[in-house]
Amino acid sequence: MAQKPKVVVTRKLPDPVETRMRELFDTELNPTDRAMTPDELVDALQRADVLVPTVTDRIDSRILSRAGPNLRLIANFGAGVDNIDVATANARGVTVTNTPGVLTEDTADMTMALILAAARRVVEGAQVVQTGGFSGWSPTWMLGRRIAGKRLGIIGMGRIGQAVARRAKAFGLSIHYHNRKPVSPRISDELEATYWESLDQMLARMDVISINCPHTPGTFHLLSARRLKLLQPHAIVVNTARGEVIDEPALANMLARGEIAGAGLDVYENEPAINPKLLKLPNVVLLPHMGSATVESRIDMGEKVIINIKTFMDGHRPPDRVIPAML
Ligand code: 8YV
Repeated sequence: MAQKPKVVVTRKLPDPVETRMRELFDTELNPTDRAMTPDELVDALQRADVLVPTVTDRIDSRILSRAGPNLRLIANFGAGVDNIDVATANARGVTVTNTPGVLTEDTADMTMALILAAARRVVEGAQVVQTGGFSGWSPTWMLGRRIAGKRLGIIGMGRIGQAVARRAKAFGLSIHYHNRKPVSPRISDELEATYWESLDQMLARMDVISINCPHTPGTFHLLSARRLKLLQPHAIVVNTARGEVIDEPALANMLARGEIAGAGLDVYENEPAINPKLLKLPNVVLLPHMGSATVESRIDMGEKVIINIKTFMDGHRPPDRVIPAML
């Protein structure tokens, strides 16, 4: 290509990714890592051929309507694209790509960490020690619940859901799942997984629930107040997907009233805000959206972004093009 495309990156990315981007493109970086305001995002969309946003940039139809004529690609640094109005972008001739696959294993690890932490009171125990409260072993103190032999219900059996299932099976959990359609017999046999067409019926029978589906208009508040009430009182809910999939105030109320046993949350409905009720509860483990936060994942995500931009600019179909019908 004669002229390098103007690529505007909204947040600080890992150094090797930024170095490579500067070699390949006319790249504008954000060394401060401060998230852009909506007006700054509009400015960026006006001068860019390619925008590289993250989950913290909300690219809605209002912002897209003010994009410049050169904008042709939004190469999201992240798998979830609920921050972008993909249909409006496409209607304006702007392609959207994401970074699936490379954060699967790390997000699945974090899901298991939250299942274990919530069931075995890992954070509570660590806090006791760190605050000098460990005065010796007791047969009846800090008792959690065993996870082996329990039923795990996975909502969303895509790449990450399946990676969670493989891990959970090794920990002795039986695998159940709700998905738009059943997985292939090969995968189902490997995981010894039971498909529940009815989410309501699955919820009522599980010990642990893990959310692993994307946030779309169809999954917003999938775990509504009504559905949360179907859970058994000893159930634990874990979410490493998107906060919007759960009615967060309803979940917080049920946890506070002891109507379910615990939760492990990495994501929230209005990040970075967290329902204040959740912060006060002993039976929740709260993490700051760090499911894919490994050096390896973030570098691989950057490499995917680069491949998507390069392929697109070379006139080919980028490998991770997001098709609205898939959402
Ligand atoms: C990313 C994520 O950190 O990829 C996703 O969908 O939720 C996270 O793993 C974030 O999206 C980066 O934009």
